[in-house]
Amino acid sequence: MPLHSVYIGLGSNLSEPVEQVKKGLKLLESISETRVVKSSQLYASKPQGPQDQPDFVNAVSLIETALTPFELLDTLQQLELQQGRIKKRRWGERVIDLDIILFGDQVIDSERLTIPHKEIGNRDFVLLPLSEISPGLLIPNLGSLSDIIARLDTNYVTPWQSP
Ligand code: ROI
Repeated sequence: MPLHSVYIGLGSNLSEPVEQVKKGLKLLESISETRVVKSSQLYASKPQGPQDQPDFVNAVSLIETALTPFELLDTLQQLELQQGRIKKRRWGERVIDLDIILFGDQVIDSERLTIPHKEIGNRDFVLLPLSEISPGLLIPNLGSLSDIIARLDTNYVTPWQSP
């Protein structure tokens, strides 16, 4: 079974987001045929999308998995449900998001799954945690992570600090 290096983005802005992201990080450890290699610290970020919602807590993990992209997608969606995610409005508030950001160097463009993640090029809340754990990363179709970050015109992401 080949092992793939996969980056997962975690995000929450409901029901104690810090606890939700920590719980999400724990649940990643429970995925079969998978190990968590490393995770970023937690970050606070301004919402992208509608502004009438709370700030987010975000993090990124690097995992190694023998699962296929769609097996992993199914598993992450089950974990989101297990963690109490209810679909509200598009680009709105959520208890937990577990997104596949990169799956090795694979490019996938299907109805259910787009890899690299469609929005990665302008998501500061993914790019900054990603650069903490893998600064030299190259992103298929987009180029070097540090160049993408240098081109961001705004940055609304800061390391999370307990109040
Ligand atoms: N905005 C931020 N800052 N963090 C997220 O995780 C996030 N997730 C989303 C939308 C609503 C698009 N905005 C976000 O799904």
